[in-house]
Amino acid sequence: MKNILTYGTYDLFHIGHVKLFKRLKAMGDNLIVGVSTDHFNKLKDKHSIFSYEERAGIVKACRYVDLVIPENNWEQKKNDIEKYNITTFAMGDDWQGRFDHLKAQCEVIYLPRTENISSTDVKQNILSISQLELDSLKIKIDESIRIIESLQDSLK
Ligand code: C2G
Repeated sequence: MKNILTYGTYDLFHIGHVKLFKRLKAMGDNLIVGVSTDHFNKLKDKHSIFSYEERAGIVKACRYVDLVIPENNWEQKKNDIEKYNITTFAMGDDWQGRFDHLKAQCEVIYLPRTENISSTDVKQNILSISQLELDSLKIKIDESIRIIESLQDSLK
């Protein structure tokens, strides 16, 4: 049995995460995913929109994922590799080389990230849409004020 292991925050779950899991699942029999807890996110200086429970639940619902475990710290990877009899540890290539020390225990690979999508991009897009909506609302409010003022003038 080939067991594959990867870790991440997986906030605002998107196609980049799905494509990673799909590629990893195709490499073996079981895909085990460590989802960063809210506490560990703080250590990574990452601020998630969704809680650990929500992020883990979404990852668990992904058809390519067989088991979800909590990622509490940087150090647990070595134990997880032993505990789950991992054949291959994999990350996106934004982590290129960062986990080569695990090569003593299992295969370590880094896969190309899916381009033009990230949780940060999604957040930025939502923020910019909200800003556009706020701007258009402000224009409408200003227009309404002008109408009210002109009505008031006409009543004098
Ligand atoms: N990813 C990807 N393509 C994207 C975005 C992300 O392949 N467009 C991959 C990343 O390379 C990573 C995984 O999806 O392997 C999860 O990414 P994040 O949720 O951003 O997780 P990260 O903050 O990188 O945490 O101990 C490892 C850390 O927990 C990884």
